[in-house]
Amino acid sequence: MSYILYGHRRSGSLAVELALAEIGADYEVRDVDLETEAQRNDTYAAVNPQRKIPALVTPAGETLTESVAILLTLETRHPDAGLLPQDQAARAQALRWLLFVATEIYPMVEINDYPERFAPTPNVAPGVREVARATWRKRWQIVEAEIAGDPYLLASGFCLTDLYIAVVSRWAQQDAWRPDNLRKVEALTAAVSKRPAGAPVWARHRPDVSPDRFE
Ligand SMILES: N[C@@H](CCC(=O)N[C@@H](CS)C(=O)NCC(=O)O)C(=O)O
Repeated sequence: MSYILYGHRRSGSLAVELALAEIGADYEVRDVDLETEAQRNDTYAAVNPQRKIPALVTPAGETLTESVAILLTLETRHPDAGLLPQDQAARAQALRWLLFVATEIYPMVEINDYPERFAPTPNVAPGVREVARATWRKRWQIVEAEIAGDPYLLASGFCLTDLYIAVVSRWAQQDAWRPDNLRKVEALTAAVSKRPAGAPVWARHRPDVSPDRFE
């Protein structure tokens, strides 16, 4: 039995798929096409009642949702993959910034992508989106200032928070803003995109963000 990952290219499922690749686990991807709103259908709601991706079904048949819960479960179950540092102080910082991106930044993407869900009237939706984008930029600058390693978040080296930062930082139509403002995030993403285990996965999801673009 292998893992079953419900996801879509460029989405949060990329972080999970990169972690599965780092682990060397067998997995099958089931596409949930966000462009056709396949996440909203009742078949998928039986997998994740929140109607969002990613979702992961483990070889034992358990259904996991919430990207951070999935990543931390994979780390616990595959301790030899080195997804988090052994050192407790470094581990605490990895968790700190993983949760910051998951709770303070990732939610902005729903407001950016679907502003009408948050706008009391349709005419204010564009303004709601702009506020989400401004908040997004401000919060990413906090992450940028905290990147202590080179190229990764932690001075001790790679951890799963790097996968998360690389994937989430590509969103919200900030391609023009990022390079000058998030130099460390860009270098981290370049390094993640070239990791031997994950490079083919990255290339499949993000041919638009090829490693060459960072050279
Ligand atoms: N808290 C969730 C957020 C998941 C999420 O927002 N996923 C996006 C794709 S990256 C999604 O499914 N959006 C579709 C929608 O909101 O309808 C997690 O961390 O897994």
